Amino acid sequence: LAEKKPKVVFVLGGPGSGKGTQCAKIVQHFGYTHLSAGDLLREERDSGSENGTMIKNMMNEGQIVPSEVTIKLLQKAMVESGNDKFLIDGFPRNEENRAAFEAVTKIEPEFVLYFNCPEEELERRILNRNQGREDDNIETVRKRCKVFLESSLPVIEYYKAKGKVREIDAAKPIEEVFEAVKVIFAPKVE
Ligand code: UP5
Ligand code: MG
Repeated sequence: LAEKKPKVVFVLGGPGSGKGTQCAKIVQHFGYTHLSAGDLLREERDSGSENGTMIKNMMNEGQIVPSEVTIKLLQKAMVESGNDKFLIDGFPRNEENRAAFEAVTKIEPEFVLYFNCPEEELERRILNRNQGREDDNIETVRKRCKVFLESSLPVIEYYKAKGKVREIDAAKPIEEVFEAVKVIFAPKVE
């Protein structure tokens, strides 16, 4: 995988900040493959694998699944896609995820797309989503937000220090957020 030098963009932001929504639009316009770490973990949880119960319990508490599990799923999906451009949505969520992904894959992200959105809006969106996700209840949403602030924001700070963060105001309507996203992905005219 590393020899193919795939292009990776990490897409980060709190629960409900619009990562999945915007990734779907980026795929349509810019030819990336969208890999949601959360979707891959939910699929693994439901597949009857030996890690299923552990994944279920951790997700229901808003905790971060050990990186070896998530990285294996991401690597497999990258190889199977046949593509060389990826949006990795919702990963890395903590310093351990970040360091392990880099060590195992030798891949450095091109940049990090960060959807910044206030917590009240995140809660409102998650509680309105209504798609049967077990972790979409007020108690777990609060835990997910806390884990985001404590564990995931430091990862964003790490990449900020490297000049790699592209921050977007994600509290705006979906189409306005995408206008800002497009500017970042559009080929630069010299
Ligand atoms: N919506 C979207 N954009 C909007 C806008 N601009 N204005 C108004 N509404 C908007 O959007 C959420 C809802 O808001 C939707 O109804 C949408 O229509 C609306 P969505 O695009 O789904 O937001 P997203 O950021 O993808 O929210 P999601 O809930 O998926 O984020 P999380 O980060 O919480 O969830 P994820 O699936 O990534 O992770 C779930 C759990 O898996 C984690 O808590 C953790 O336990 C585990 N996990 C790991 O352990 N490791 C990983 O690497 C990844 C996940
Ligand atoms: Mg999502």
